Amino acid sequence: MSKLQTLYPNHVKTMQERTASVLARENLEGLVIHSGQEIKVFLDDYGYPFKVNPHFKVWLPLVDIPNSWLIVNGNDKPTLIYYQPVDFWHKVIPLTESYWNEFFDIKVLTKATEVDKLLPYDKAGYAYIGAHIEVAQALGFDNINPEPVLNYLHYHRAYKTAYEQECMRNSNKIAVTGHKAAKAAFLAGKSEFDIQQAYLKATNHTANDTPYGNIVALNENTAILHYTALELTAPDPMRSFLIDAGAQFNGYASDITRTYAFEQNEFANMIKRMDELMLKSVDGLRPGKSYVDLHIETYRDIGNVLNEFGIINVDADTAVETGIISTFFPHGLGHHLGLQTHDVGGFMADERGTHINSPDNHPFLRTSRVIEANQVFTIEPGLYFIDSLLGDLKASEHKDMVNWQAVELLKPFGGIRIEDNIIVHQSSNENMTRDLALD
Ligand SMILES: [Mn+2]
Repeated sequence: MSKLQTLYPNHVKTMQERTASVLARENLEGLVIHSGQEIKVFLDDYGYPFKVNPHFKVWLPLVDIPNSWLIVNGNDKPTLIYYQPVDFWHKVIPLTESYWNEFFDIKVLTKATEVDKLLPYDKAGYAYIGAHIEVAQALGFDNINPEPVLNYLHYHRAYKTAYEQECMRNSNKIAVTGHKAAKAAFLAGKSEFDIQQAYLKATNHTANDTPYGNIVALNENTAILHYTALELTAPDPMRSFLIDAGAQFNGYASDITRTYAFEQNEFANMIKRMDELMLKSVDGLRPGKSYVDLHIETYRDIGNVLNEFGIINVDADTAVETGIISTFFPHGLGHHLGLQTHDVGGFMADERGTHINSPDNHPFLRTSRVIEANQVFTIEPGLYFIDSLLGDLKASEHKDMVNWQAVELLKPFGGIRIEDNIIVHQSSNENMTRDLALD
């Protein structure tokens, strides 16, 4: 029996328990979860790539089946309405025999418009969970994506079951294969476009399969935080390479970033130093601690790096007080990871969804929640030379705290970000990315 097969029954049990408890609390009979349907391009006859509803794929590893439905009530065997049309235009994905089949009462739907025959006749006690409000209304649902239900499910989704953790290890494994191929392509002098192709080929992913648009950037482009253009020709000279790219396994994302220098130089030393800093942050993940505090500790550590490399001429305390570190590290330390790359529930204090604000001077944090066992996070500190932010600092009262000559020398290298994926256990952290020997 495969490891996933062994772990899956308990995953379903957990999903059933969560469902039963939210239904009891909200006085509902069940949830009707829509996998989604094709969204057409404006005035055109083809659609955008299909992205499944995360509330659907949390139950079972089906990520590419539109027009399918789950009916769950937390007690009975869930019903899966599986869409299998007669269609000679498109590939119809057959229902394959797999470890998860026996946990569902499976009904085949051949015409998407006839789903109502298979849904509960009286919709009053049921909530629709999905993206297609008009479809839900046409089917007679009044209760559509009720916020208390979503809050409950999103809060609890931060605790990954053993099955989900195993999916995420697999997802890391695929991405690491891609990262190794990408690094080799960079060292061989390839263009951004060619490096991206090397990554996709190694991971057996198309650009639509990756959980987010890969960031594959050379030289100055590495300072553009969400750079997704791909230059067709390699720059001359090659100086630096930043790749932020993930994979998916059974619908679970990995999200990994590496930065490389083309030659041994000061920028290479800075990457090494940021790597140490990053691993120190990973050690700081502890049940009971706030992710905000870990962000603030790392923020201060980046002040130390800036000082050590002569980029600023004040100590870390002054750099924290004046906020000049934000010029070089303008984003959050990381986020929850799971069915979505930036997984839900990061700002929730409890299952009712009470919001925990992030501090005013750290507005780009993606989680403010207390860290607990079985949660999965990214840790991704960065240090960049971003023209517009440097311009603002140069025009500010703190301009003399910066050694602008050092900045000019490093600017052509762009920036550094290093990102691993970590499972927090009760008394240890599991760095899924490093366990796969990606340095
Ligand atoms: Mn990330």
